[in-house]
Amino acid sequence: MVATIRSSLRERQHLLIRQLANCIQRNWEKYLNLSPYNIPEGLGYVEGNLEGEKLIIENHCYQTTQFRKLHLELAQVGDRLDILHCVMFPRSNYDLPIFGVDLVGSKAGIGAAIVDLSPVQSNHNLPPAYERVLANLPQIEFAQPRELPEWGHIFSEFCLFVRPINRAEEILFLDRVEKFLTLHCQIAIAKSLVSSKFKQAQIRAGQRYYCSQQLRNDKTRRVLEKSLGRTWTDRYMSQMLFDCH
Ligand code: BLA
Repeated sequence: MVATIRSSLRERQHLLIRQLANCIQRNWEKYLNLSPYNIPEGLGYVEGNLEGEKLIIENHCYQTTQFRKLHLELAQVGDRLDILHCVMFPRSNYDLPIFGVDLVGSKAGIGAAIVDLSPVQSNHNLPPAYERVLANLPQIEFAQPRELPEWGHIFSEFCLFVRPINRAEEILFLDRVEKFLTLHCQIAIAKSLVSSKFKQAQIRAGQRYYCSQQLRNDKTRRVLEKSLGRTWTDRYMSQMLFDCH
């Protein structure tokens, strides 16, 4: 029964969201050795409708040798908003950036599409293996690039933030996300462990800073607060979306 509900949300979402969710899951299964992840009590599947509009959230989480948490979230607000959120948090003994994607769509189309491999090193650099590949990807032009908010300084120079204007641009975005994702998985599985405790503490601090800035996203907070209320939203954002260890 649960499985039916779960797959039906994805089926009802915007085509790009469905395609991206499938793409992410396919790549995780292909490259990584997925283990179950313990989702905090009551936060796996959430429904709320405080102000009349129904919010449905379904979470898919895993952990692997390299990642303490792989999180794919699909959400729907009434028949108004479709959302995909995905973050891959590396373990602190892996010197890897944070892969993140957010898609926000409405009847009018996808209004916000953002993907990044965000550095956690204090000098804000990506490891050289990433730089080499990302710097050589062909430049793609989108008709409506979007400006990052002030807290967006956490993102790398390769961050893509656009409003895709047609199906062709949606596919361009999807392809770019898959490039980021396959690169990330390939580097992650070949990466050696960080043994220095000092370096591990720096990685943890970098992840904490990334989360602290993401928690400043008032647009996410507002959508959740309307359906879940302030207390639930605080808990959901700090324990499920951007929990810091
Ligand atoms: C923007 N995120 C948004 C917007 C909404 C949400 C409604 C505004 C869309 C727009 O301006 O067109 C809502 N996003 C959500 C909700 C969830 C969600 C409710 O994930 C979860 C339940 N956000 C992330 C991640 C990134 C991210 C991982 O969760 C980036 C890797 C970025 N979202 C992000 C940015 C904006 C945004 C940069 C624009 C914020 C702004 O313009 O102020």
